[in-house]
Amino acid sequence: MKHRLLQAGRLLPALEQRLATEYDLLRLADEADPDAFLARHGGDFTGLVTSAGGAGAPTALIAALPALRVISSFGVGLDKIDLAAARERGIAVGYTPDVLNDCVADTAFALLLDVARRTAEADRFVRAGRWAAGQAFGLGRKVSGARLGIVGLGRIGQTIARRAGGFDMDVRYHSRRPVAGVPWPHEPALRELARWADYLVIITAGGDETRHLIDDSVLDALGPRGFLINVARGSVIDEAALVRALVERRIAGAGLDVFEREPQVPAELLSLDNVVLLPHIASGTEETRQTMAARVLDNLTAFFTEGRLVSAAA
Ligand code: NAP
Ligand code: 8YV
Repeated sequence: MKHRLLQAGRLLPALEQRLATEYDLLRLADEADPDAFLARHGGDFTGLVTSAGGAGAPTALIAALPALRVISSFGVGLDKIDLAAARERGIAVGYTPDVLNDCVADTAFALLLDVARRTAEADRFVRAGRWAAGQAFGLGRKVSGARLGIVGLGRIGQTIARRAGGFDMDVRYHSRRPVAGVPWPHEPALRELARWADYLVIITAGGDETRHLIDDSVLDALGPRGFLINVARGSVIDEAALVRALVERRIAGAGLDVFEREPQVPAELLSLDNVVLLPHIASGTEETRQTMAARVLDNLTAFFTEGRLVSAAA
């Protein structure tokens, strides 16, 4: 008999198809009244499949699934999963670390290069016929050889630091604990790192512990020549403070893949030329999303056949 699996939110179509073939799958998004459905049938499901940047596994959903034994999440962020509730109930939590490091690091550099060299803005300039009309486009800022501050030197942060070597950048990082065995200097004071950096890339975990880590004081330390890049979570930055700093030109610019209230982006940012905005696509390549989907399936298979996960969230 197939295991009964609940799907929260939408997933890659190919992954949804595989899940529907291998499991007795129910998509909660297809239900007209999800709460009423869960009240009647929540006890039927032993597995939950979800995504890190999408539905997650909030407290209420876990509570509505009394027979739940395993959660398999598409992505690495754990901020939308109530890990404490899962731990208390002995529910295994699988996720997809490492396989997306390259693409998220690449996106951090895409944003950094774009906002520094003004490529998206220059593209808009050409399309608007302004080059053809004889106007001159202004100068950007140099990336090669510049100072890169990384906030969070985990799996992705270290991949970003290695990429920076290719640009001859001077790299330093901030995290709560220094990372052993890496060549880059640890800066224990976040504000000092911001003061030093030309580019400050945010790639910490999300959640309560990092909420509004980047506030007015960090933005002021970064200053009018400094750029901010965020590929972590919108919650890590005080977005209202960031909007003010950008509007008042107290920082030079920002490249943002994530926002506090996705998919809503602060209206003030839409008209600013010194900001590059992406719709949470840092891991979004065919190759990486396929590998993430395979890990979601492998975690479920390993759990249901051997009682273990390939990648277990601590
Ligand atoms: P990871 O290996 O767990 O690294 C997380 C880093 O954050 C660690 O260096 C950790 O160091 C640091 N950190 C945690 N709390 C901190 C704090 N309060 N102050 C300073 N540093 C702190 O995770 P990862 O795989 O690199 O992924 C990082 C995050 O990227 C994920 O959690 C996810 O939210 C985000 N992400 C976003 C996308 C996207 O599409 N934009 C894609 C993938 C991942 P310490 O514990 O020593 O402080
Ligand atoms: C995905 C992410 O875009 O891994 C994460 O934490 O935020 C991203 O890789 C997301 O999981 C898909 O919703």
